[in-house]
Amino acid sequence: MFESLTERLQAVFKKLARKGKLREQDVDEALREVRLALLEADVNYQVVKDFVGRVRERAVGVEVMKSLTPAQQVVKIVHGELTTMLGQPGRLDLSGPSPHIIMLVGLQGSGKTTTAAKLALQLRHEGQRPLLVATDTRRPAAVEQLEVLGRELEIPVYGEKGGSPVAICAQALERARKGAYSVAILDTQGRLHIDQELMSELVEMKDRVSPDEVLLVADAMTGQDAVRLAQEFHQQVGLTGLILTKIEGDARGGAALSIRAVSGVPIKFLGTGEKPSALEVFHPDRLASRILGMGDILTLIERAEASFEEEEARRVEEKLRTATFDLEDFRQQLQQVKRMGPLSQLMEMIPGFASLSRQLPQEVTDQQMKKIEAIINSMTPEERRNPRIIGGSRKRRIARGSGTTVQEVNQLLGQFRQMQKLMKQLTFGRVDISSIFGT
Ligand SMILES: Nc1nc2c(ncn2[C@@H]2O[C@H](COP(=O)(O)OP(=O)(O)O)[C@@H](O)[C@H]2O)c(=O)[nH]1
Ligand SMILES: [Mg+2]
Repeated sequence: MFESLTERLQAVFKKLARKGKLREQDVDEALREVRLALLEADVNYQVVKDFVGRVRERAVGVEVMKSLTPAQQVVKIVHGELTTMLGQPGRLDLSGPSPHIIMLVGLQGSGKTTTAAKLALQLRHEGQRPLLVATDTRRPAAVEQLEVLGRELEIPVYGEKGGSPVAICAQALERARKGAYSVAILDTQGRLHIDQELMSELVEMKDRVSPDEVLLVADAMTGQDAVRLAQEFHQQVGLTGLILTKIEGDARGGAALSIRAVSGVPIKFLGTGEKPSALEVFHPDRLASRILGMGDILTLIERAEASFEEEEARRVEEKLRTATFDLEDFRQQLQQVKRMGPLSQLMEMIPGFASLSRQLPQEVTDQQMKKIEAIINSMTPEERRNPRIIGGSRKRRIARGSGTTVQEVNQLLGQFRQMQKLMKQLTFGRVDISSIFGT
């Protein structure tokens, strides 16, 4: 996610950190590079301009704080302004009477049907009783697709092959009321491009069912096209929120960073993969941390909770929070961690590991995972609890035993030390930015 942007920004801040005391021209130079990085990430021009202006205003002549170096303060300001630019945390407004209605709209292929299922799954976790509604009668395959997903997740689907979508919505709502469903998720039809017929149909549907939420599902990989789409849909249909899909494959981040500022519509969820569990509630501050390569422990914990047994999750969370997560825990978690999603995605969320995950394509990462496992397996339990006791000759033995090199053993130990250090700082609520940028 946003690899190329993160890389560019990290390079800027690293350079800045080397300067120590900052003059105005140092800040300006850094901001010129930040500006370029954002433009290259396909962020809307005006959004970049406003952003850089606000950062500059706050960064120049900033009060010198004892706890942070000037460069760290600039990073902090950038983090704050990124967070502001990204908007508010994504919350669904389901305060109206039950059944609540969520209408998903968007172009064909953007991920509406998949997202409808993901959303239903997430809402069920929160104690809701969701009903999925297929309204795309033009394409029978579309109804089937939702039915298949519903069966897999054991979530009921209402769909008719044929008939007017608006009439089907009305019937589905009747069914939702009778069946005591608490929320109906309407998967609507899409077209390859915006056209008037689609828009009028969506408006008619909206008028008829008065949904609590009208969410545009947009493909993040389409960059500024997604932004224009959001403007268009908001003007014509009226949106309450956005769901950006395929964000995990988006190296640049242009849509995510500009869409809310340009369209005025808040992002509520991010789609991070094809699996039904790959939907994250949108948290601007966490995304800002990830963009700056600072990791995202909270999302990691939430993913752990979603995929682990509850008790196990509490244990891991406690360990992460108290920074006592050691190599033995790490080893025990490897199996379960695999269930949480692709390793490269998880590593992005661990402070200090982000740059490593970017260097490696996914297959390599999974190979790397096997290597890491082999290295840890070759250690004694005591060494796993306290890796500091591993000396030169033991490193050679471990490397031989795991079919790796001493260098690889050293690399793992080094990264683990860095992670523990960062976890400790996070636990004390104070992140030392210089350690993240390796200065
Ligand atoms: N990688 C990735 N693929 C996604 C995501 N959301 C949807 N997709 C894929 O995008 C394709 C189109 O999705 P679909 O739900 O059928 O789109 P619709 O036409 O808008 O209903 C499918 O292959 C999905 O698996 C996502 O967040 N990440
Ligand atoms: Mg569909």
